[in-house]
Order: sequence, then structure tokens, then C-alpha cells
Amino acid sequence: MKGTSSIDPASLQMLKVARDGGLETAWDRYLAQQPQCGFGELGLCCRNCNMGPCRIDPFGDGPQKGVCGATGDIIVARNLLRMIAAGAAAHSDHGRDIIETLRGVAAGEIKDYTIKDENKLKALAREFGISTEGETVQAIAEKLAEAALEEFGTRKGYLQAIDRVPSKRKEIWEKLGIMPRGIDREVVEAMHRTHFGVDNDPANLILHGLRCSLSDGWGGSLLATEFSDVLFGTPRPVRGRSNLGVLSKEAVNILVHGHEPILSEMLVAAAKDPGLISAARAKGASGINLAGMCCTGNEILMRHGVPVAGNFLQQELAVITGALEAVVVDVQCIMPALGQLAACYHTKFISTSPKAKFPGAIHIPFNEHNALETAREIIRQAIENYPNRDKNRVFIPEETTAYVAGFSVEAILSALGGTLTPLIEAVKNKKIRGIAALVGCNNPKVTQDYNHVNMAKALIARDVLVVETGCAAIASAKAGLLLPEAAELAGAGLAEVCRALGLPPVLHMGSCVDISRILTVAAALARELGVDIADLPVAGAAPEWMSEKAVSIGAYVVASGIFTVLGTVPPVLGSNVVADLLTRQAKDLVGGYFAVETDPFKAAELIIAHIDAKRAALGI
Ligand code: XCC
Ligand code: SF4
Repeated sequence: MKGTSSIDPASLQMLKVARDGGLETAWDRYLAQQPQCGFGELGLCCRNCNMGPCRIDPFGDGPQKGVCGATGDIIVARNLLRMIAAGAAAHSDHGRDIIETLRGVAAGEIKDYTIKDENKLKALAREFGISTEGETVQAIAEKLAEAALEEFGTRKGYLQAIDRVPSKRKEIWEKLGIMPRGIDREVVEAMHRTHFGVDNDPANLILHGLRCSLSDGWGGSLLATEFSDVLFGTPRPVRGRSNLGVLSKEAVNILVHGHEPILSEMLVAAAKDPGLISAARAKGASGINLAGMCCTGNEILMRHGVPVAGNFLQQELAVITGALEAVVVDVQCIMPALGQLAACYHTKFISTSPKAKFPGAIHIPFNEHNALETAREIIRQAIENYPNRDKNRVFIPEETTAYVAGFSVEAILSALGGTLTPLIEAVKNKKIRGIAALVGCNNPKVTQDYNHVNMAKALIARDVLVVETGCAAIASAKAGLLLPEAAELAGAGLAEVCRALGLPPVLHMGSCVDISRILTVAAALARELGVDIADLPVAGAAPEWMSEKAVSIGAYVVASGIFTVLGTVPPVLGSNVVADLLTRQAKDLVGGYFAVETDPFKAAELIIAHIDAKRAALGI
């Protein structure tokens, strides 16, 4: 859908407010960037050394080599590998922070968090070969945290969670030499290989890209998910509300945006503090209203049913409501534009991570050791700020939609009665045609939520069960697809299964690191059936992706054997060699491969055709 900003009525109303007020958003800045750099779009520019920058002329008239002699194929492959490395690093560093928090809790150094899921702690300990017999929870947690931190630099051969993978898949990775070793090691090696004068073979570079991404999916992201569950509780189905209408006209509104639940969990706890609630009332507010955005929003909506104000492209729009006392951020997906925008209102833009500082932000350092007190201080500042709200400038769209989220692997299993068998049976008898994972961001190149929502609807209508994470899941929340009632939009078979189990046809499985939950289910399904992940009637899609993390995700999903459709074009079209590797040869190498399709209806058709082909091959 060209020429429209969003399908979300709340976003459209806020964009009008922005225009009327002369306020700039990502959509305006995107237009101001037109035409975007053609070399960049194709992946054909290189700045990897100071003989450059170099660029390759895609039309063949100008230079076909960089100063060093690098061809377009080499440059495109190197650039892609660096994107994967950055994405894998972001997810994995997030994972490390969670594990370090658990380690501190176990050692008694961190007092404000407790271990919420002891069963999961013990299950993970057993997975790591740590004895749980007669050991205290603290002792197990300490050993487990140490073992998990080892994964970042392990020399034991490959990552622990690889043992969740069917043996056929492991053999493929071993044969190709892409078994992920240490989590940090693969990122470091990616940076080494793309340094001047190292790896100059496009296929060799891409193969390492797959290995690096696997260290994210089966390493950093997976540990982020599992250890968040141990510390904060494994999600169970929970109801909540979504979209900008969750902001309150009367209460102190605090938006928490970013990724790591270490911060958002503590804000959730502090926002319930009776002393702070009375302080808010003393300022004339009705109370404290905490709302989430992006993935940290997903973390707390999954675990606490905290309202989610929106997905990636709504971060500026939330400020433009004029109703935010504070935007509190940690890391990832936070627009540097927020500082200047917040300054147009009374809104305080509060950064908290030493890794992520922003122009125009107040920095309140948050760490695990002073978590609750810092969270209280942040909330106090927001309360203090409430009288500064200019009520005449407040505009909060009415839109809110209810959702049910919280579908961890454990929650799905319990909905199925404890085993995957009912799901497998439903797939075998074609009530469920297959499973599609829709994940990833918003991107102003795409009408906001248009691809997400239309693809999800097209798939469920054809009996494809949709599982989602990240901003895709928030798009579905806003569109009402995360409700059991949405079964009426599903095909007859899927609708029947949803009604029998009380499930929505689109399952919210969490934040972007929680794509590891999807991998875990896929691996378990494959093992149960005695096949490889690549044999399953399963597909992935990132319909509106923008971040490097999404590139890493796409790569590990494909490397895990799953066909993946991208809804925005990755910067690889400058190289036929790389494009062919990703969209064709990958199929023979790892079973999974990429397609690029910007039309959500056609993308859904590609997925359905893939699922049908996999069903036929399985003889079901
Ligand atoms: Fe960021 Fe995770 Fe993308 Fe949303 S989906 S824009 S990465 S918040 Ni991860
Ligand atoms: Fe140019 Fe080669 Fe240096 Fe890249 S590495 S900037 S292509 S000389």
C-alpha cells in the first residue's frame, strides 16, 4: 500500500496532530531522505578501510572494483555479514545482561529480584549437566549462570542448546562447518573476516554469517529468553490492552521502551508502590499508568498484562499525545529523535543504560544492584513532572484493543494438555495446514502494520496457525487478532482447533529474543516426528523488518531449515552471487532459504505453497 503512512487509526490521528503542530516524525524524515542512496540500497558501498570509501557502479559503466580490488559480490557479502554480526551482538549482549543478573541474585549480591521459576531453573540446569539433587536453588542458579556465561566464550565445541536440535540438522551444520561455537566468538570472527584483506569469498562470508546468526538464535537470544523466564517467570496466557488509547488522561503516564526486562520488570514493581501512588494523587493525578512499547513492552505484557502503547513507529506518536510524563528507555530500537521531540512537551526522556545515551535525555543510571530504588526515583521524577502537563495540548486517541498474550512453549504445551500430540494430529489431519512465524519491526517504507496484519489474516484464513513476536505481535494485538474471538477470521479447520482449545489463531510468543521459543517448538516438533526442521510445514516472515537484529534472525531461521519471506528488500541486490546464495542455493545447503516479497498477500501465497509442498513431501 503506497502513499499511506499507517493502517492504524491511532497512528493516523497522531500523525495529523504532528502535522498540525509542525512536529517531525520518522515518516517525514524518511521522505526527506528520498531518493535514498542507490549504492547503499544495493549493498554496493564499502567503508571497511581508508583507501575507500568505494562504491561499485551497478550499471557497469563506472568502477567495478574498490581500490583494493574488491568486487560488488565481495562488498555485498561483507556488508551483510556485518549486519548479521551487529544483530547477533545486540541480542546476545542482552542475553548476557540477564544471565549476569541471575548470577548476582544467586550470589546474594542483587537483592531486588528473585528467582520466579524454579522448575525452569532446574530443567535448564539438567540441560547443562548440572546436578540438582539435594542442591539449594541458590547453588543451582549460581552454577547455571556460570555455565551459561561460559557459552559466550566456550571452547567445548558447540553451544549447549544445539542439543535441542534434531540430529539431522546438527549433521548439516557440521558438514558445512557452521556449527556455532562460542557466542562472542562468532561475532568477533565476523568482524575479523570483514576487516581489510581477510575473507574475500562471498560464499565463505555468507556461511560464516549463518554460523554467527546461529550463535544468536540458539545462543544469545535463547539464553535471554530462558533466563528471563527463570528470573521473571515463564509467561502464561494473560489479557491486556494495546494501542495509544491505553495512555490515561488522568494518570501519570510512564512509557517504558527498549528491550531488557531487567528495567521494565522493576518499573512494573515500583509503579505498584502505594507510597508512589499516593504521591501521584497528591499531585492531582488519578494514579500511575505504566505502558510498554516495542520489545520491553512485549516482555511485561507477556508476564504482567501491562498495556502496550504501540510498536516501533509509534514511539514518537506516544510523545505527541502530550500525555507522557516520562519515556524511560534502555537499549535498542530507540529513536535518537526522541530527545528533541520530548523537549517540545513536558515529557522527560530518561535513558538508563551506560550503553545507550541520547541527545536531550536525562541519564539515570540503572543497574541490577540499585534496581528498585532507581525505578522508584524514575517514577518519582515522572510524578513531579505531572503538574507540568499542558492539558490543552493533550490528545490521546481512543483506540485500544484487547489482547491475549503469553504463549511460551510451556503455555502452549499446557493448552495442548501437556504434549505436542494434539498439535501434530491437527496438522496431520489438515485442520492446521502449517505454522507461520511472523516477526520483526515496522519500517516507514511500508504502511505501518499493513503487511503484518494482512499477512496474518491471509494465513489464518487458510488454516495456517500464526505465531508472532516483536512489533509484528503488537500489530496483531492492535488489530484484534490475538483474541480467541479472532477464530472467526480463521479457516474452518484452524477455527475449530482454536475454539476447542480456547486459543487465538495468532499466538503472541513474546519479544524478538523469544523467537528462540519458536525454534524450540520447531525442534521439538521435528524430533517428535523423527524428521529435520526443514521437513516441517513451517515458514517464517519478517514483513516490515528494519533492524540488523532482524537480519540475524532471518539468517538463523533460514540456517535452521526454515523458508523465510522478507517484506522489505535487504541490501544485497547489488550482487547476483549473494542474492542467488540466499534465495536459491541456501535451499540445497541448509534446507531453508529466503524470498523477498513486499506484497503481503503474495507473501502469504508463497508461504502456503511452501507449506503445501512440505506436507506433500511428508505424505500428509
Ligand atoms: Fe525493534 Fe524488538 Fe524490530 Fe520492534 S521488532 S523494531 S528490532 S522492537 Ni524486534
Ligand atoms: Fe575500498 Fe576495498 Fe577499502 Fe572497501 S576494503 S573501502 S572496497 S579499498
